[in-house]
Amino acid sequence: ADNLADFHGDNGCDSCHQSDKGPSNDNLTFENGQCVSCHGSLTEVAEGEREGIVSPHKSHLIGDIACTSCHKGHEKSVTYCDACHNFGYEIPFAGKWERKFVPVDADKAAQDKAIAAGPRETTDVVIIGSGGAGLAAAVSARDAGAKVVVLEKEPVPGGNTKLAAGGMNAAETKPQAKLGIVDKKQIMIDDTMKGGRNINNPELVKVLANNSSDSIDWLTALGADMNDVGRMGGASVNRSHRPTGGAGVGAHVAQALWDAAVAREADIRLNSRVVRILEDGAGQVTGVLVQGAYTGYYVIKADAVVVATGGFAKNNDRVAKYDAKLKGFKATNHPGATGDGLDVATQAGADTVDLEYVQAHPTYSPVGGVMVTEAVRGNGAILVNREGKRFVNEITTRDKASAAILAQKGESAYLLFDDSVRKSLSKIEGYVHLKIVNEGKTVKELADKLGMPAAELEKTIGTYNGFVKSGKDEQFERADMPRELASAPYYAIEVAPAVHHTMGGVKIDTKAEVVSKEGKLIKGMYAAGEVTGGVHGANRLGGNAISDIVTFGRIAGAEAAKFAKDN
Ligand code: FAD
Ligand code: MEZ
Repeated sequence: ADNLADFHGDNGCDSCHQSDKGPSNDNLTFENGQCVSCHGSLTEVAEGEREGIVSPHKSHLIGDIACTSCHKGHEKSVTYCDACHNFGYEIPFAGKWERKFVPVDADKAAQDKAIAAGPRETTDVVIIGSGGAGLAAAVSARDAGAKVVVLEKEPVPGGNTKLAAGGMNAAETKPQAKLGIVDKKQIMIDDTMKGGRNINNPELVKVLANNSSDSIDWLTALGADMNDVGRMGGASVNRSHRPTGGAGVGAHVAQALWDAAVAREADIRLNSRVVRILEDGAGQVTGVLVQGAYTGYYVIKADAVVVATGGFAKNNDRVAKYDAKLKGFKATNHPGATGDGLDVATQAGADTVDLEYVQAHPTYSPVGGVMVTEAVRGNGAILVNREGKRFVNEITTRDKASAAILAQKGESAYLLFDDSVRKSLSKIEGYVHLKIVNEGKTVKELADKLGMPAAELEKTIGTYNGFVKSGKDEQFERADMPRELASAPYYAIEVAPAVHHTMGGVKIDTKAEVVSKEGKLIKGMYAAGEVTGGVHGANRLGGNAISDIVTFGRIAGAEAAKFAKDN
């Protein structure tokens, strides 16, 4: 046997499939149930694994991950984790992870035939994408009484949202008040505009900031814990909310939204790529054409469509078209961040803004294939170069921090922190687990490990600790220095910039309605999250994307449901 189907072949096709008509649906619900009935649930499989390995069955992915996300029946199996990391897992009948971008209109003849065949089903609202924006829209549309179908092209839900780490920005919140943090929505507006080099759409920024504390309350009511508050680059106040203890915000928020959408019986379909948004020729959407990975092309008729397909940072050809400097760069994103949602929206008439602005995140670990959250710097880490010297205000905006790192020898730097920073942020344990953290009992031991001049590094840390004491960074004017780096052991992670966020996208108004190239609203088409442009201007501030997707996702879902009811 050279694949799982052949291997199980002696038991007959019905050991995996419900009938001889082929796969049960695009989620492979029946087939995955069969895997579980023999091999146990994901949790049971994880329990049987060796201690000390990074378990592929116990991950940051949300929902109940389908076995078939990695273990394929009739083709080579793949390790989905290899899209970002490289753990070298040995799985039965494995092939190599690879992904080629296939344009949405690749198979036009078959697509036209499916459209000519007419709709297979009807719903009120179709949501494209199961990241935070899509799931928030699903929850709010269901709460407004709409029948909802969520379509996700990947085998796992959650998009980039499940990877988000450092926090969600919000001003004038209850967690801030509890911690005695004084903030104003207007300061969040000012910070966001300044960070975005003032080209943001100010009306969208007002919606972002003015609804941000409501969005924290809304998530809290759905069961999320947003009680830890730290600082991200470009913010003048601590306003980045995350779970108590400093766990990653994205997996937590995505799980809360997923649970809420499932509890509200939203119909969520994985392996289901939307390749066309259908419209009536008079400026109103009529539904979508779906490419089911197992069931083929089919049409869903819908009154309203919410485009929540995320950005395109993982599509380096598209990134390089807008910013040639980023050609060949790694990306921090999940594999589905290719931008085909942009293609379906623009083919249906949507206008775009600010596509040329693509952001690199300064601290990506090339060894681990993982972004190291800005919260590590926010909680006190510094950046040093190979000479053991600081070279930038660590909590400046990302564009400036990334440029400064690329100007250092080796085009990378070390993120350096002590045990008190480690203890302040549980997310760091994940990096230790991934074995990307160098450790020294003393600064000298760490410097020796890194091949860095120890005396210089000791001097750098001593000088920095002096700035923390005096409250003034005389070298780089870092405004917030929450703690001295004085508790052994000391740690360092090698970091370099990687493509992280695409600021531009579909043009929307304050109700998340999509604007056409002619400047009119496209009736029934809404968009939210990273697929849109205008909120973040030329440069997004850390923590503002989760705020964006929850707020505009909620608005898009509610508005789409209202439109469906009225039409
Ligand atoms: P996504 O969450 O990416 O979801 C879009 C979904 O749509 C994906 O699942 C995708 O597969 C699907 N899709 C795409 N095209 C189609 C199609 N044609 N048909 C069907 N489905 C489709 N921001 C913060 O504010 N704070 C943070 O701490 C933070 N940390 C981050 C850490 C990392 C590593 C990364 C990568 C990003 C981080 N961000 C953070 C940014 C933030 O996570 C994203 O901008 C945000 O989650 C995007 O949400 P979204 O719902 O718009 O898109
Ligand atoms: O907003 C982000 O992208 C963010 C805060 C990322 C991170 O460093 O955690």
